[in-house]
Amino acid sequence: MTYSILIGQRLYSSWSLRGWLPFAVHDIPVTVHDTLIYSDTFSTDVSNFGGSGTVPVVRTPHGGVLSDSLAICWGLTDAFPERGLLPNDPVDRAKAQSLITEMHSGFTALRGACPMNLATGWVGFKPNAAVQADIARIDEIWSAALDASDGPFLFGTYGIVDAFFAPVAIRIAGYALPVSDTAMAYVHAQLSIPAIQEWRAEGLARDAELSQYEMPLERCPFPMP
Ligand SMILES: N[C@@H](CCC(=O)N[C@@H](CS)C(=O)NCC(=O)O)C(=O)O
Repeated sequence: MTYSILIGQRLYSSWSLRGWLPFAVHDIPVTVHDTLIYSDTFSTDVSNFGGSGTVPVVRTPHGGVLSDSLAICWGLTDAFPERGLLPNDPVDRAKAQSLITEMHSGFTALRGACPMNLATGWVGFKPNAAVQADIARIDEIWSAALDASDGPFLFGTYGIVDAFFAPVAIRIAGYALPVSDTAMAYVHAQLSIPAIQEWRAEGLARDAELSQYEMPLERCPFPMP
């Protein structure tokens, strides 16, 4: 028995991406099951899988269910303590855990104004004050971690904290949000990992466009490195 994960559309479901990335980057075998957010069958698909109304949902090899991205994060960290999913250094580990939970519960202005969309980039997005404040905070925490670790990821090597910020990197690229050079280098590092390239290619191959993600803006190609 291996892990199974239920995900939504790859181009749009940011939480699905957060749940899937640790498996992909850390070579943890997982069987992927697909459902469609905004479809008539979504709720039934999620509850049949054992979830609690949202994706991602993970079923563990022992029959457990992890029904939230944070639960997946802690469940995998417990199951694979040697894989570097969190930093080993206790100070870094506490910082990474705090950043993961800050991402999980915060940045609502940015998340609301700039839905993740790997299908297209947008021209001329003007962030309001609340979105600017979220971007400033993200830049601050990324820059502090990257300065301390020397990058390319927040604590050096790719961990769950980076998986949690991957959809933010995608938003910064897709909406051309203004960030420092340090933060932009991190965005490029995020978008360059093979797992992101694979996720996007699969999404482009299988996902229909969702009208809910339309913006009153001109489109441009999504700026993959
Ligand atoms: N707190 C949840 C949030 C997950 C979430 O909101 N997922 C979205 C897809 S990206 C979803 O399932 N939306 C469908 C719905 O809320 O009905 C987690 O971290 O896993």
